[in-house]
Amino acid sequence: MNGSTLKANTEKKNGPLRAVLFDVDGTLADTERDGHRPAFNAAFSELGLGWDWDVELYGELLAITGGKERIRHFMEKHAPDELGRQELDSWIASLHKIKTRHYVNMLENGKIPLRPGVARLIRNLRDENIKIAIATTTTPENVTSLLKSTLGEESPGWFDVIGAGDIVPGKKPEPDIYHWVLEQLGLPASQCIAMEDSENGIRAALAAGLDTVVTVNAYTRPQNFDGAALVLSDLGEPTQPFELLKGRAGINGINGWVDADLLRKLKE
Ligand code: XBP
Ligand code: MG
Repeated sequence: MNGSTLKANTEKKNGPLRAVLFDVDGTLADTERDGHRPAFNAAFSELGLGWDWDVELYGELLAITGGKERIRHFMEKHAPDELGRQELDSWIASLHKIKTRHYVNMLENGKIPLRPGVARLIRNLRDENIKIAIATTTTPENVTSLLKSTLGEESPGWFDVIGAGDIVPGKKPEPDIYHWVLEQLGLPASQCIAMEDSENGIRAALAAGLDTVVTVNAYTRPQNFDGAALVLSDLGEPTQPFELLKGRAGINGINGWVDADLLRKLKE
């Protein structure tokens, strides 16, 4: 172990804040109900499957992270006869590829905006020399397309690490993607904060030792966020403050929008 690794490992439990790790779906943008869901349905219809994931069913299916895993879970529960298909894994993978094409197409047409405060926070963190990274279950091209369509062509390059999709064996709530991103960043969890929107997401982040801020959405609002540093309606803007749903005791002076100063307070 070299001197700097030793120093990192023996530094006090908290801070300083060196990096913020963002989840994508539900956190950067409200992608599930009107993005991923219709893209799955378009793929089903393209293959003439007669499957339709309505808003309520999709809410249940979100318990399973990962599009390919979600399709398989749906088949097991609702279309077991289809499980006998030859080469099931590659059939699901090709169906999922069609879904990704539809989803990316929606992003490229500018159909999915970032959530309130996201673009502002990303700019603020860059200005403050705090690293930014992505830790998500979704397919890598979904991430780069979302970033390019909302923040500009060059924006994927702003992120020090983008961890996405099948690069790790276990998807959230397993902590694998967070461990992978932390390792790529070369930082201990104690110097980072995760931004999440779902119970599966916070379970993954907490299991990797990360302080976690949750911004809920319509699907995830009723979920269990025990252990969160903060649970908020959204990241907020100076002109449109967030609603504080749950805060860790002892955090004072919270403004109505998340910025580097507020995140540093979580490390004090
Ligand atoms: C996101 C997901 C993803 C998307 C679909 O979870 O579960 O599966 O719904 O993306 P999280 P793909 O926000 O916790 O990372 O179809 O590309 O897998
Ligand atoms: Mg999410």
